[in-house]
Amino acid sequence: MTIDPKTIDSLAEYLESAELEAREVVKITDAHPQLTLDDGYAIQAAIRARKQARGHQVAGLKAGLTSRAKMKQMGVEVPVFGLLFDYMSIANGGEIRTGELIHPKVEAEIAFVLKAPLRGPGCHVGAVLAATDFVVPAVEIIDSRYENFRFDLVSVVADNTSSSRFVVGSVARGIEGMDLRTLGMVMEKNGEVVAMAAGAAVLGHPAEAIAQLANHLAARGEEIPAGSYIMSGGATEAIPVAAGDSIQVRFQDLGSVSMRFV
Ligand code: OOG
Ligand code: MG
Repeated sequence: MTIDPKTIDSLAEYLESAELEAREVVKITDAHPQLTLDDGYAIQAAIRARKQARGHQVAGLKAGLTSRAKMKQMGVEVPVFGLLFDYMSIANGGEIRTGELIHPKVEAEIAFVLKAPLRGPGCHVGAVLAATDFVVPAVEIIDSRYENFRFDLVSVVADNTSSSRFVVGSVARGIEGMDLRTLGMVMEKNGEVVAMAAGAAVLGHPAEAIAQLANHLAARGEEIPAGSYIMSGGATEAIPVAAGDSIQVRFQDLGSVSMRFV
């Protein structure tokens, strides 16, 4: 930690009010170039504390920047971990109000729900699969609070990894007999295919993203609790959306996830 608790709190307030007011801000490392990755996670934890103090609950966990397509698009080559809150959840087929967002983009993701806790260090794909209750298809709507959606590793971690909204599909399947590496995803925007990928785009196997999250938490003395909903990260690059757009992602074996931006 290179900064004092007061600075952590003021940067958490800076970023969280930008989120709540749908207002873009200058990235935090411009004024604080000495910030470390641990500082970034401390700011993210302070944002969680602010939301929980207002009665919000953590609805899930996420990994991001887990595919080459995403890393290349954002210029950050290290996976990041963030939090999903109750108010970010939108029903499948539902409407997303763009007036509440800055410059949203959508991502197709495979999400895991656990039946047993996962604790690192040394967590691996096999341990994740053994602890998985079922997988569900999901779309994440990310919305960096930073100008022009541009950031560095520390800044995006502090900004709760751009978490904004998420939509979960209604087909839940146990992983028995499924190969998540070859599971295909096709994203359509207004009826046109705009992106496609297979599960292996995420770290070779999407369960690897969950394993890395468990190992990340272990370094902080935490585990992923049983029952957790966890998103493994966008398999393709993220696609910008605006009011009037419809998104539908078809997942092989898992049905489809759709939403409209209004
Ligand atoms: C950071 C969040 C990335 C993903 O799935 O890769 C993410 C960003 O790109 O704004 O959620
Ligand atoms: Mg994502």
